[in-house]
Amino acid sequence: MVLSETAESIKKMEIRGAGRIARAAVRALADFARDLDVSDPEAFKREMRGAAETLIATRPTAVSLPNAVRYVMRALDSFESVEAAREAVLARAAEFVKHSEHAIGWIAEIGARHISDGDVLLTHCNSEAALGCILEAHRQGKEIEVYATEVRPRNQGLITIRTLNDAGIRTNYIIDSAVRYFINDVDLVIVGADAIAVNGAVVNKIGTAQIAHAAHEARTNVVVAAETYKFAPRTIFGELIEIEERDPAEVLPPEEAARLPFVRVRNPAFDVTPAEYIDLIITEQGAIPPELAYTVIKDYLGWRIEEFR
Ligand code: RUB
Repeated sequence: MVLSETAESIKKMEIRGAGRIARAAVRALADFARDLDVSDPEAFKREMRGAAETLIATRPTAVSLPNAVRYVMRALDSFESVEAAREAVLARAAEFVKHSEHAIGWIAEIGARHISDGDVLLTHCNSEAALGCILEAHRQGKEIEVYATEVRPRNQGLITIRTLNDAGIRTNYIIDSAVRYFINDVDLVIVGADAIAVNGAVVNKIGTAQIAHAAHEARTNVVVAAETYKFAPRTIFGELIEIEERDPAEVLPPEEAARLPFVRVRNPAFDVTPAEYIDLIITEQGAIPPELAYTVIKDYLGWRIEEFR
């Protein structure tokens, strides 16, 4: 796939989920570098920058995307020749993808420790990190049951229930607004993240904040499974995480909307759950309370995925 096709697939959500988006972007960047036919180092750098910007612009919220792309682009900070730069880009891209894939396994292992035999879990959207924990607990022989939400308007819940069903996990598929109704039957809410701010607030699929609020009221624990590259370094400087608002046509068919001139359809794709509603964040480096988000940004992103100009 050429870079513009990957960018388009991310925009259209054919490639979706913060971790998958990051890996796809990094692979596209590596392919772009491999095929880039220029001999002038400055031209190489310029072309690479353009490619990086195209990828980063595809979806604004998942911070895994700029974190991953910028991690690879660090290869161009100093280099002696186009060939050396190309090699460095490929090495960094491969390193990121390998780390990202391993991280899911480590998170699953740590997350499964927080799931007990007999637990009823609730998950929202389709997060490979959150599902990894659930699948690992099941693999360890723990008897679990899951509530999975529908996830309007793009119905990512369908992907989740297929995965859970294929694993043989007893699953209840519910509409998003049924969470409050069932929350007292749930022992643990487990979701993924698109971004985590320095104050421990978690940005995830729209509806997560409402679920966490209902869970908080019901004294049900909320766990977030997220790789360290989902933490947003720039929030240290007070930068806010942009919430993507998608095409209204995802919510209401344009013909229907056209008949309702006084109605404006709003379609935010993500929301922010405050740290106080989150009990634990599970990263590949270990489980932390949300209040320690700063430590992750400082200790891990500091050297792995620095923020660049
Ligand atoms: C996906 C979503 C997921 C996170 C984490 O939103 O909100 O919960 O991205 O996923 P969308 P993962 O479908 O709009 O991309 O753990 O797979 O990175």
